[in-house]
Amino acid sequence: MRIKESQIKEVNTQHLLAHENRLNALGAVLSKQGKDVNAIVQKLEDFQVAVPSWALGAGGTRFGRFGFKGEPSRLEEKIDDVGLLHKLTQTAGAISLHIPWDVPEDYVAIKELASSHNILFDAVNSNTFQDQKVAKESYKFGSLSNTSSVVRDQAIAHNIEVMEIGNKLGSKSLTVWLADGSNFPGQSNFQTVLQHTEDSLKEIYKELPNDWKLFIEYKPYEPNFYSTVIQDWGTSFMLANACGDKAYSLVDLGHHLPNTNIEQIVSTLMMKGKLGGFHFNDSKYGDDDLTVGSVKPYALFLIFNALVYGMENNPQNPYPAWMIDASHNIKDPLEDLIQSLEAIQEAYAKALLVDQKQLLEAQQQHDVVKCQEILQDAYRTDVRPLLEKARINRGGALRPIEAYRSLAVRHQLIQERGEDSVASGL
Ligand SMILES: [Mn+2]
Repeated sequence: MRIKESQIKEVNTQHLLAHENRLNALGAVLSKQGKDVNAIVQKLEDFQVAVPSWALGAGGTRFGRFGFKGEPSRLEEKIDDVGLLHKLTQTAGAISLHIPWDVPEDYVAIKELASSHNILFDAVNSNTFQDQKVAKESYKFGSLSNTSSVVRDQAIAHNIEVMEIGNKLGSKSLTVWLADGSNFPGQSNFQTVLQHTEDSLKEIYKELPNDWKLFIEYKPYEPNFYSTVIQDWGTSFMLANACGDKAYSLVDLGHHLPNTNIEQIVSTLMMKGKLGGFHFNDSKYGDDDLTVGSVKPYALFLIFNALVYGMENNPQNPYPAWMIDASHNIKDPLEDLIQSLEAIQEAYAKALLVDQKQLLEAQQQHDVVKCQEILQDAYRTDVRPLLEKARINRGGALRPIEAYRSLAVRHQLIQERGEDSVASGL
């Protein structure tokens, strides 16, 4: 199904007056503070987040999976789903594919379909965390880090193939996340597996097209529970430096131990020009893959504050690639993603309200109370009218969740795809 612009306009009409009143009230307050409201709205309009193909169906846990009706079972349907999200939110202008789950059969048709939805192809993701039926070698004891060169070569060749597929679609980056590690002390030699990983990544890097970036993701545990080869940002940073200028670290919010100061990691990486990509989600305990902003919205704001500072002050760091990396167990995946996109935009808008000049002055005067007041003043501002304005300007829905429900999108998807369709790859 496709949502027509006229349908969005129609559902927007009933809320338009209330929106304008709220926007005018907020605009007056912000203008008095010397803020350029139009410039903030423009930044929100420009901020686009990629949706990964694997977030469009029910993810499940190791205990079970409760499917969601009308899931996209083919790549074309996944692109259609991101198209629906983008139409409503005007924030999801890219899709991130996972190989081998999303190998296109007809590249021309797939590219045409994506462009008909105004969607770009973001980073492509390789998969060496599970064995494919056709694979000769097993990744049970590691892929790029494996003690066997035959296994490592297979994993390197897979990553090169993923880049070739991405290149045909117009992607400009490869994300490598390794499940490699060990479950028990003594199982592997830390130095050997790290050296193998570095050597393997360098082999992949050699084949990276000139205008591409390599993103190296890190994670402290899971699926291995004693050690992971790329456990933290420091290891990722070290490996990126070993590869070269086009290799970067990728921060996934869920890939940290509880209470890690992620905003500080973001600041350090951007200062060194090495923050390449960012994966949004939220968590209470570990890599819980929950809706962005649902558990720790203030932490998300503080991270965005560091990101905004970095984007404004660190020309040595490229503009980061943004992606949602989440899984949906009980919510409609599309509704969950709409909520995540809203939370991302909200945190970004609040961070844009932070008066960096005042904050710097307060820091220099060691006025700790003032520093906190500046941050929390921005955080406590209800910025939703700015988000609404940005969406309306681009032809999106004033209230995306409400529009999604009133247009009965899921109902129509079930009609088209059936009740038992299952998202491929999950
Ligand atoms: Mn991730």
